[in-house]
Amino acid sequence: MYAQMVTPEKNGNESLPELADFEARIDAGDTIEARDWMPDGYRKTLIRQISQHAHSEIVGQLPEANWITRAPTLRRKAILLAKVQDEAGHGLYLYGAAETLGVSRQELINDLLAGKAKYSSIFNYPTLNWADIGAIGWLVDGAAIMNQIPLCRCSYGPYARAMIRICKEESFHQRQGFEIMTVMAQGTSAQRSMAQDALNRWWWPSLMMFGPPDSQSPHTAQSVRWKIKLLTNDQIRQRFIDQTVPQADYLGLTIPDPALKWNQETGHYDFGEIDWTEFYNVIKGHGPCNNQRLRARRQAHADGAWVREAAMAYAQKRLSPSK
Ligand code: BYC
Repeated sequence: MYAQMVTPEKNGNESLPELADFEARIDAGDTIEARDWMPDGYRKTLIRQISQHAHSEIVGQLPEANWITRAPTLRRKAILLAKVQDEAGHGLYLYGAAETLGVSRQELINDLLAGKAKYSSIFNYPTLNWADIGAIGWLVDGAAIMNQIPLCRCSYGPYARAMIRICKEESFHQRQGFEIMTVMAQGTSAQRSMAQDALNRWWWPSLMMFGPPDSQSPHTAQSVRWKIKLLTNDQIRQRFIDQTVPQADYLGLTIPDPALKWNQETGHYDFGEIDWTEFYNVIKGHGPCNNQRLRARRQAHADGAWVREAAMAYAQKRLSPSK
């Protein structure tokens, strides 16, 4: 039980007798369900993480949707359409999982549109050409899976279950990206240099997706104790690097990090310094596309108002058919 070392929060429910039972269940690897007692801090952390994750899926559609009309073939267009549609579905499962904790989807969306909620830093970078779609699938979806597979075993049941289906779909997304990169890397010299340029631009932002270093991460220690996170930011980042470097070698592309080197002693790749100033700038709203992304979401929400109104009117009519 001591393993969670819960710090009581002021005005929270963390000193109630139920806490001991909750901690014992977490330690035993039980799944916590929506109606179970849980500390306020646990609920708050889950709402924060799941809603940020949902927003990331929704905003994450934008950089790729940008290329649906310009996909090079009908087959590529159909695949990209399906992928972007999957991301919308992921957002909806995740908003659903967050709602089980007592928050409404509307509140969460309002926070996103008001610029108060975070979403993944990676979606504030532009997609300049078709190779970027390959790089996103390979690196961004690859990073997403690396982070999300452990979440399938996290302590909160509705989140863990949502992640199972999401991970299956992310795995298809990663493969489609790697396939685009394979075709381009084996193509003409112009295609190869587009693939290399995309890798150069997406590599470092992909490493930032895993969050700040553990030493600067305010939430990791507690989330690991609660088994909301099963691995730390640095552990997952290292796994991603170890898995991705051989894939870049296979493609014949060079990872843009002169310090990258296999370390025989640790059994991992050593890598160069990540520019955390850039990361914090992006999450504070000053990345290359933050304004553009929020503008697009606000516009989509406004354009969809008539659909929400029609759905509400229909629901009302079904509740009182005589009117
Ligand atoms: N971007 O203490 P930390 C996808 C924030 S969807 C922005 O380490 P935590 C995909 C963090 O929120 C990808 N903000 O926090 C979709 C916190 O801020 P607040 C999304 C970041 O929560 C479509 C502060 O920094 N995946 O892959 O313990 C197409 C301190 O950080 C970022 C998920 O959301 C970031 N990169 O750990 C293709 C997975 N990193 O709340 C692909 C679930 C950190 O204090 N989430 N921050 O204001 C997680 O696993 C964890 O929330 C994180 C961060 C590892 C991301």
